Amino acid sequence: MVYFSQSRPLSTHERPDHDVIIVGAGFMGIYLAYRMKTANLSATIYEAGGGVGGTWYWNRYPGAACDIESLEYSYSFSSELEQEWTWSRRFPPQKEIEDYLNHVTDRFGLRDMMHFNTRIQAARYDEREKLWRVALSNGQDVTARFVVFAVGELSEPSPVTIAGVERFAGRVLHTFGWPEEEVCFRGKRVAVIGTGSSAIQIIPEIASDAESLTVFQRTPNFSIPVNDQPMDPDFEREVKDSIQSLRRIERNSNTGVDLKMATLEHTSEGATDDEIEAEFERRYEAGGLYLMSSYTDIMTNEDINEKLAEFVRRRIREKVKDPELARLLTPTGYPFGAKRPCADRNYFETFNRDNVHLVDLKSDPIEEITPEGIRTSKSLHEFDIIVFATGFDAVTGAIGKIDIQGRSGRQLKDHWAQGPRTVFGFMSNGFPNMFMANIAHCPYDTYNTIRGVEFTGEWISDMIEHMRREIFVSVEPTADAEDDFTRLVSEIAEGTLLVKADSWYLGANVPGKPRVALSWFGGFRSYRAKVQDAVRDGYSGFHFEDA
Ligand code: NA7
Repeated sequence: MVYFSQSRPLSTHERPDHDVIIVGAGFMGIYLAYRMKTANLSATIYEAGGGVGGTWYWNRYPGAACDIESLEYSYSFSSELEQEWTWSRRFPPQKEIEDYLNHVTDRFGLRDMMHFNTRIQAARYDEREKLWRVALSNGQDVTARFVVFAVGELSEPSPVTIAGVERFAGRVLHTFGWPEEEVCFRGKRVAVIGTGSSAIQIIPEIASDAESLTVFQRTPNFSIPVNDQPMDPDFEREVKDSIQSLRRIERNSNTGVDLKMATLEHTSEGATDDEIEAEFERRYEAGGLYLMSSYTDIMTNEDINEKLAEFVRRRIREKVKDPELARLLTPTGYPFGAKRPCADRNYFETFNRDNVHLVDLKSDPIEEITPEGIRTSKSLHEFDIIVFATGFDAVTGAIGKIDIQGRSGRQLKDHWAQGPRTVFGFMSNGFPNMFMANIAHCPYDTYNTIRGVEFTGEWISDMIEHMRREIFVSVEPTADAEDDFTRLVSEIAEGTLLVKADSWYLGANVPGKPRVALSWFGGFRSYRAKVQDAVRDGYSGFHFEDA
């Protein structure tokens, strides 16, 4: 049913093909589809990939897995789904998340709404008809009252800046867009460029197979062992029996995780060194990223941050046998957490293997890629396969590739030329009826994304319901509200240690990109409070137009 075009007051407007076009079929797009279907709105999803999954479709490299626990990295909107789905491991591998999302899609009858292998090339707001005209990669044009971009914040690889890649005679792969068929590393000389989360996951996998593996490291990263295990069915049962209380805690915490270890609610002030050490030890042993939910001042207080950084450095030194290699692999010079920390399965131990080598790019930078391999300032390294694990043009990259034109010919890429400008990350001034779902300015880099997906999905669908009730034809945030929120996002980031590293959080990993906070770093609770206050105030900061 195309509700918005059928309601009488809108009858003078052109009837759109759909109420809502959703772009992207990852966790976010799937949940939006579910909400729209439940609300009896006509929605259609376009997805560039060949199936559902988003991040979990494109990043299918060996070792790809989530570092939030399976029982928390899953939807909470259906208790039947929560009860019936079982996870094989404590931390979900990529394949299992992809299977889960396919299951959700079919269980809730959402597949008919989806079109795969279809990109959105352009989207233009028609001010007269109050609808979006969307051009698809298959040559079709479609219209909708609303468009929701759920294209992800890590779905456009960062541009390759190393000269000569096209001349390499062997195989070039990127961890993003990894081939569906198995890649054989046996007997091969392999290079991995990068040491972020993706590299840290793939390196141990390649090392156990390849003849040799050479890792090209520009900046060493903090990483904590994930301590993954097969799921204990008794534990899973126990958690499911009281899942509602777990979900309540997740929704009310700043991290959105609580399964193994509660998020502390206080700063480190007054804690003795022994107490701090014991707290870190407990969280490190729990595995994964629970260290991030220790004291609330970890990302604002240099002293406690340095204690944590040193705690993790000590563990790295204990694991790597060669002291010089340990020194090179140990992160220094930036705060713990200022680049997203990683969770690994034997990453540092992998460098104790005879077939694994490290090239420290700080002292021996890459000059070019040649037909044979990679030439650094000191030597030529020959390879059969080069794997780029060089990260993403994060947050603004994927949406920035779409030609989006709002009111009065305003282009999103111009409007965001100095960084994203939004209210709550949901909407931008000049782009009526266009929603952005978990792209810029949201708190989900430091919060369980799936709880974030649900929060965002509810806000967008509630907003559309509100407009349907009140018979509004368009909504957009005011310029003042956008200025205020955008400024606040920057001010909050400035008050944290996050600004002390060149990370993708700030766009600093992509040459020429403006260095600004791309996300909300004030924690989920303060973000939620702001969003909810505005709703209670009758959507203050948003301007509605009557039909
Ligand atoms: P990341 O975390 O951005 O890591 C990319 C890595 O690649 C990082 O070590 C970079 O070093 C390195 N890099 C990037 N460009 C180059 C060049 N030109 N030469 C050498 N090394 C380079 O991306 P991931 O895919 O690992 O993870 C992204 C997110 O996915 C992660 O944060 C989780 O949220 C999940 P740098 O640190 O910039 O010096």
